[in-house]
Amino acid sequence: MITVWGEGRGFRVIWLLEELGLAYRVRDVDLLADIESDSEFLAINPAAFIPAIEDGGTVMVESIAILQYLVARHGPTPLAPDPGDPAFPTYLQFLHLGEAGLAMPINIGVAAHILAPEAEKDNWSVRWAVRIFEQRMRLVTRQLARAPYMAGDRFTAADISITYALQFARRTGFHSPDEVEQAYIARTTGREAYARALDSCPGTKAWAASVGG
Ligand SMILES: N[C@@H](CCC(=O)N[C@@H](CS)C(=O)NCC(=O)O)C(=O)O
Repeated sequence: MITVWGEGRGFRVIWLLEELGLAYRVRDVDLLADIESDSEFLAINPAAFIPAIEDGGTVMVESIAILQYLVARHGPTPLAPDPGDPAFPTYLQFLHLGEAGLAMPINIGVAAHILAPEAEKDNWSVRWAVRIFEQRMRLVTRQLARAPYMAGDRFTAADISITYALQFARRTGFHSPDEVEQAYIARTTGREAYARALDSCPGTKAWAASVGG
């Protein structure tokens, strides 16, 4: 039984676990509470961010690395093209772009909006981070003009990565998806595994409902 520590980007992991049909449990981690007193979690991830997983004796952090681990360890699966597949480079690129190029810059804006003193909320770094996000999105826009999914004609783990980033940016008010992006999100989130993942993540489900999806 795989344990997923924390929702947030843990949603990516849970969605993939649902797609793969693997058994898991979610251990809630409350980032807004006193995380330094959650000694059980700190023993898993002393750096105190989510998500983390435990799979047998394996403990891992970094949501994209966890996705790569799960498809490699518990695959093969059509959710991850083989290295010999022509779709593999594009798959890998968008798998990582979803975090490194899109979700991570949004963290800067979210942290400032939630935590920074009033006078520092709208600052150069936040504007820079949002600009980075929008520039990187040009790659997603170009891909969606070519194909329905990030790796081509079929849904893969790269779509889990990118969809999460788009929803994160939209729900936090940093990005308004255009019609093409909205249609893409509808395609990826129309999957049964997505609905099951949302049912496993009450915090994410409530957040999504509060901001209209
Ligand atoms: N690159 C990391 C980012 C992890 C991350 O930023 N997690 C957020 C919640 S989704 C978090 O724990 N924020 C609190 C912190 O970083 O202290 C990943 O993809 O797992």
